[in-house]
Amino acid sequence: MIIGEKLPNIPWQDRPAGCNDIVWRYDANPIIDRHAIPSANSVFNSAVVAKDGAFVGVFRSDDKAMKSHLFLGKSPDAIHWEIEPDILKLYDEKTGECVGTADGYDPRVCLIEDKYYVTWCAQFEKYKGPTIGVAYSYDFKTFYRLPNAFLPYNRNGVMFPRKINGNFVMFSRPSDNGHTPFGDVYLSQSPDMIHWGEHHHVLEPRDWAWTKVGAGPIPIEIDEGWLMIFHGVGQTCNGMIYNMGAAILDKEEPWKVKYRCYPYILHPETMYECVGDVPNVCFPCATLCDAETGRIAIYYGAADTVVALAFTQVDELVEYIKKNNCV
Ligand code: BMA
Repeated sequence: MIIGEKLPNIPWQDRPAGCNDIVWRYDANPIIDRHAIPSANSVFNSAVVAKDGAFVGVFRSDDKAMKSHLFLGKSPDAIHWEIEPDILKLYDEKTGECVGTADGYDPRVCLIEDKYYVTWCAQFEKYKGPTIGVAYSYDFKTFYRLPNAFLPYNRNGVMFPRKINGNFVMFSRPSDNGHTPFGDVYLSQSPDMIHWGEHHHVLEPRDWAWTKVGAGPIPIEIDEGWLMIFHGVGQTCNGMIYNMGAAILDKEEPWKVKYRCYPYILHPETMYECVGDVPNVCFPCATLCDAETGRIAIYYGAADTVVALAFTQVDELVEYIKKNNCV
């Protein structure tokens, strides 16, 4: 059971007849084309949330000089997206001055109390390598820059949707300055979104994800803990393969993994997942959830080129994780 809001207009398709998979794809994937805005080489690894009866999001687009930036977008149905052509600007919360554009990649968006937080991999020369950028907005129009959460090198900063024991909680994945042939998920806590500490190890690479693991969408609160969808990576003679995995974490001590699903839940196998700028990548960055029906829509980047959509049902997924538990 999902603990959260109803979302009657969640995008949805029933599992196709004859399909036994725990996660199934939207039949008109990809939902966002690589040239969705004029400057784009690609649009992928992006995050969406429900807002005021419609949907908004922060989108990663790499330009034709292969630089990554973040863009705002909106949609009436969470399938057809209108993405702004200009890079998202960030402001200083005290002076109101613009402090630059949101440069970097792999955004996540999380509503906590009255603020939408964006976390992303901010990779600039001035930071001396990738680390976790943080910004917030009250209205999804003006975004205020907060200090980077961690030291470099770090990627995949993903917030929990509420404070736990009085603290903000964020997953992250310490990494290197390149394509990182290792990586575990850790969790850190903060009283104020600025000072981060009380770190814990959460998830290690193993089985099909033997190279590295990283947090995906904002974890989903369910009656028995936190449902975590993550990306897990294996390496072959042809490069890395990014699959999706799932686990359930303890509600009060979310660094404790109660169940971890032994098989992957989605694997790159369609043309749009296997052919693109980086073949064989399914990289989940967001979900929409309906607490009433238990429907979950998963947004993922496919082949580092386009945005795709997949579906699952919370009770079935939880049962599947438990049945295939490998903790
Ligand atoms: C990771 C990140 C992701 C990307 C993935 C596969 O290191 O850069 O943005 O989807 O590699 O290329």
